[in-house]
Amino acid sequence: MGATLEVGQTINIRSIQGIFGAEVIELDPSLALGDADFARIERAWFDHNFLVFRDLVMTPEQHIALTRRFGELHIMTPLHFNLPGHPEIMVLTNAVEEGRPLGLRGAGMGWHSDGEDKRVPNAGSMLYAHQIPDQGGDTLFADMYAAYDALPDTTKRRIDGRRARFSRIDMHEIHYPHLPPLTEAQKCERPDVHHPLVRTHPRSGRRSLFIGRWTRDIEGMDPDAGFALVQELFEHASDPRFVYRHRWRLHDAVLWDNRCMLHCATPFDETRYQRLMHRTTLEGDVPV
Ligand SMILES: O=C(O)CCC(=O)C(=O)O
Ligand SMILES: [Fe+2]
Repeated sequence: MGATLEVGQTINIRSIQGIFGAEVIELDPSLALGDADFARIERAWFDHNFLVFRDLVMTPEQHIALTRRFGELHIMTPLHFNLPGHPEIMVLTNAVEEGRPLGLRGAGMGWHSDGEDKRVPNAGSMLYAHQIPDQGGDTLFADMYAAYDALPDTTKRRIDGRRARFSRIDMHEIHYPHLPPLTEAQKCERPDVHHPLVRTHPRSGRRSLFIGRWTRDIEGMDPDAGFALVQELFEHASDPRFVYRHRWRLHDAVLWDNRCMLHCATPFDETRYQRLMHRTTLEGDVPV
């Protein structure tokens, strides 16, 4: 019986902004990724929070297969923003065909991590650039390990062991003033959840600040005082020293870790440009 051969890859990994982010170059998605190479890439992901794969020309099948190496895939709902025939891929775009949107438009504005408002938020997401504007449409990423480490001890003591309330119901009007209010059925689908404000990453063992755009207030605190503290934490978390701006190049794929960072989409001139991104999403774990 012949042994299975793994074709060797020559993969270059280099850091981007201090230890925040690493670039993976020369990965060939048509070649099998050997276990040793994958282990290096996965280690870099945990060490650097996010990976930027450059010049990764890949089909939807290859995008799905690459993401699957990092864990179980999550199928996003509602299903109608997913790629026909490939429900593992969510389409983010302003493109319209015969009056029909080809994906979700205007997604990801405001600092957040994917699935933060669910009981089990998503571990990671891999966003892949199929079409990008000449200007704008950057994505911002913020390092929540560094943000937690840099908090004054008095603030750490105020938040350690506390849980925040994430509420689509209360925050919907604030984030989506242009949309109709949530229906009772939508409210039932997205009940409030509580997550620890400081979470420990299951793989790196490091502590990070866990807040996002659906965070409303803090359990066991007066709602106004909790809201004010959340705003204060946001101001701190989005300080430029923790932020990296990703200026997309065609065929970049960014894999970020929702458990230790925030991200935020930025606008572009939608009258002039089309932007088309495919996203795969990883199942996660209950924050602890
Ligand atoms: O399109 C972007 O820049 C980011 C969108 C986003 O938040 C996401 O894909 O999770
Ligand atoms: Fe997002």
